[in-house]
Amino acid sequence: MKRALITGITGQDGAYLAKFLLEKGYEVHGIKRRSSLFNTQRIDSLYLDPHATGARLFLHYGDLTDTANLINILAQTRPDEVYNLGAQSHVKVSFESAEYTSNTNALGALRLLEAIRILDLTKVTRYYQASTSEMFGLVQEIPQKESTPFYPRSPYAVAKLFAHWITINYRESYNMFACNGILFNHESPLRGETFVTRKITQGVARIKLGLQECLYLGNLNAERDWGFAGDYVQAMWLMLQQEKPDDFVIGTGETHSVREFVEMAFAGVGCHIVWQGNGLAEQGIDAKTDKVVVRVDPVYFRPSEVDYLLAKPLKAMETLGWRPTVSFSELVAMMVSEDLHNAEKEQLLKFNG
Ligand code: NDP
Ligand code: GDR
Repeated sequence: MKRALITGITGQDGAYLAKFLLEKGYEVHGIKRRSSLFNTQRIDSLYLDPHATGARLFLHYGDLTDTANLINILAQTRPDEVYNLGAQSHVKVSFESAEYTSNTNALGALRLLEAIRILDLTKVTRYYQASTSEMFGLVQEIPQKESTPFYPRSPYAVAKLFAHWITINYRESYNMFACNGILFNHESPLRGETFVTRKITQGVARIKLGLQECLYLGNLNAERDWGFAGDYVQAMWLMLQQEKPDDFVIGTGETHSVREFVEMAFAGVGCHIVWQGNGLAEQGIDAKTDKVVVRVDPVYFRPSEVDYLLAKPLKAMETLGWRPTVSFSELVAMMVSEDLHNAEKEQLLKFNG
């Protein structure tokens, strides 16, 4: 039975990847952070009591900022595959918490690679690093592929660029099987609620059910290549099954603005948005009721923004045989539908006690 270790198992991708690997027959170990409230909701449905027969998912307390802890977990588990998905993953928050973001996202990757080397696991353990399209940052080339120059625009992206290059450096220096997946934005009903897609679909559902009046957003003109997280974890796994380690861009090859996402999500609940004003004064109005349902709030602007991302995932398609299976409109519909479900439950609790 193959054994995998996932950092960030309690996050969106960690949950999809854990499910995927369990279905493939893996024994899955995950690192979770200690917190004062439970933070395992996304993987609770996968978890069996470790004493139960057939349990194959095991959780270890840990943190990417804690070297000894990482060495201990790697020594105990001796995994065939490590997926480093743990990160302070919010770009806007990285401007406010730059040092912590760098420690976790940059040095966290180095700590894991060093632990693999120190424990003499370089021939045993394959390593996946969660690199990101944010590293492309300020547009240098359209579309963006593996050879496109990087120009990171946030502490988050700068830290991820360190992790990206240290992964390549350990591959070249120690002959490690280490890969970078340069993943473009990927979303799902499990997406964190402060990322723009989930914030929109949650807002749309709550406005529709009378639980919220208005959705406050930042830059409506940013364009992203949005795919479905379930498809992207398959690409992570495929990278570690190849004969040679390499880096791959993963995305859909289609880009849409935040504004388009808003329009499509509202259309999903029968609401047509008309835009009025511009810049800070821009508003989205429900054409039927004339109510303002979207407002721009500069608090969500970033000190420096990534305006445009569009993937060219040709190498992944040709080498890994990977393809995205969920279109933009299907993704929006999936997320709106799930959030309508959640809002109905919230409504029931609120109005019926
Ligand atoms: P999430 O924010 O949903 O999950 C991040 C995970 O990292 C959570 O499990 C979180 O734990 C954990 N974590 C945070 N800080 C630490 C720390 N100091 N030590 C250990 N674990 C920590 O992110 P996603 O699932 O969306 O993304 C997974 C990875 O892929 C991240 O590295 C992200 O930067 C990267 N990425 C994501 C993309 C996307 O579009 N989703 C695109 C490209 C890259 P807790 O639950 O306790 O907060
Ligand atoms: P991103 O995702 O920064 O691309 O990073 P996010 O959803 O946060 O922002 C996308 C774009 O939407 C604009 N925006 C807003 N963003 C948020 N969060 N909240 C708002 O209210 C809002 N209004 C407009 C942003 O300015 C931005 O342009 C995600 C994360 O998952 C990273 O970890 C990952 O590496 C990249 O995707 C690829």
